[in-house]
Amino acid sequence: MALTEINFDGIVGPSHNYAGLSLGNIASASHKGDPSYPRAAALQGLAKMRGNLARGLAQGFLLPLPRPNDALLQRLAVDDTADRALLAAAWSASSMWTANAATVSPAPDTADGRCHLTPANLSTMLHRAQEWPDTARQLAIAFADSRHFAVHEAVPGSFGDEGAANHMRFCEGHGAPGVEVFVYGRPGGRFPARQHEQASLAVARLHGLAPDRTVFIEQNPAAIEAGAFHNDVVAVANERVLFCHQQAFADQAGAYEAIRQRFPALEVVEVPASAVSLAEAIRTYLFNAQLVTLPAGEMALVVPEECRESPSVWKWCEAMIAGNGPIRQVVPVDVRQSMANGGGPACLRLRVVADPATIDPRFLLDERKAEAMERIVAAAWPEQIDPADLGSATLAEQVRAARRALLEQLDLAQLY
Ligand code: SUG
Repeated sequence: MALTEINFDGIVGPSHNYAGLSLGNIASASHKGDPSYPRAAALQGLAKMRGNLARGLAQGFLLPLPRPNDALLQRLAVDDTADRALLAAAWSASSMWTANAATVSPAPDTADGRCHLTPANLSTMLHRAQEWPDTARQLAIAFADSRHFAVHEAVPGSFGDEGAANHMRFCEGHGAPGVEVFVYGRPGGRFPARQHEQASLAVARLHGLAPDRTVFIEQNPAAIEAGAFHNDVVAVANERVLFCHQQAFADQAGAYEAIRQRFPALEVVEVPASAVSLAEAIRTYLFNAQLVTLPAGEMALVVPEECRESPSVWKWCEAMIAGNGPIRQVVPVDVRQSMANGGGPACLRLRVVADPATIDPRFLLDERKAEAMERIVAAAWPEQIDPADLGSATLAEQVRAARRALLEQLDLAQLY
C-alpha cells in the first residue's frame, strides 16, 4: 500500500458569483454585487492544479454540484417577493471550496484501518448547508472501495461542522500514524462560530480515532471577530510542521503544548503579530496556503498572489526562506476569483491520504484530463455573471449545460 497525500480540488462551477452570503467572511461581504468571471475562475483553479501536478504532487478533483438548486428554491417557495439572498443561495458555486467538503482521517489513524470521510453539514450558512448530500454522493463514488474507505453521513446540523478547514493532522510522514487536531469556535461573538465542539467530537468518534492521538482546541474569538471564519485562515499543518499566526488560538501556548504532548516532534513556525497583523494575514490569506511536501522531501508553501503584493507578508516570507526553517519555498498562485469570495489555495482543496490505486480513477487528474477540462470550461462556462443575472432562465440553462458537458467528458454523467 503506497499511501500518498492527494489534493482533491473543487472545480469552480459555472454559476460562480458574488452574492455576499457569508457573514463573518470579509472578502465575501466586500465583493457583494461585483460581477464574477466563472470561466476565468475555473481556469485559475485548473492552473493551480496543473502547477501542483508539475511539482510532482498527486492531484484529484471534485465536480461542481447541480445549480441552480431547484429543490431548495421550492422548499423555500422562492418567488419575486422573497429575499434575493435565498435565490442567490440556490445558485452558489460554493462547493468549489472542498476544504469544507468533508473531514478525512487517513487509514493509519483509525480503529478499523480504513480511511474515514465525514461530509461537513456546513449548517451555519444556507448556501453551504445545501451541499452535503450531493457531496456525499460524489464521495461515495470516488471512495467506493469499502475495504479502504468509509464514507459517513454528515453530523446533524444542530452542531455546525465545516470539515477539513477546522482540522489538522501531524505525522512523521503522510503514511505514518497521525495526531489529529480539531479546532472549534465558541458562539457569542459578533460573527458566527461555524465549527461546533460537539461536531468535532462526533467526527473523531465516528472515525474511530484514539483519544490519546486526538486534540481539541479553541479558535481565538478575536481571530473569528477579525474575519477568520475558519481555522485554515490562520493556520495550516503538514507532517511535523504547524504554520500559524500568533493569534490563531484562544490559548496559543496551551494549544502548542496540547499538540506537543501527543506529538513531541511538533515544529511550530509562528508568525508574530508584530511582523504581520491579524488583519493583514486575513486580507492576504498567508495561512490559507497549501503546505506540501515535495517529492524531494522539502516543504513548499503555495500562497495566493496577494501575499507577494503585501510588503509585510512578503518581507516575512523572504526572511523565512533565507533562514533555515522547514518551509523551503514559497510559491504564489493566482486564484483571485476565489479569493474575492474568501477562498484561498487551501480552501480549494481537500487532502486525502490514500493509495491512489484504491480511488475511482475518474476523480484523479493528469495533464490530458486537465487539458480536456480547460477546453470545456473555455467553451461552456459563462464569461461573466452580474448578480442581477441570477434567476434568469437562459443563464440557468447555460450553467446546467456547462456542468453536463464536463460530467460527460469525465464519464461521470451519473452525477447529473
Ligand atoms: O464558506 N465563501 C466561502 C469561503 C470558504 C473558504 N473555505 C475555507 N476557508 N476553507 C464561505 O464563506 C461566499 C459566497 C458568496 O458570498 O457568494 C462563500 O461562501
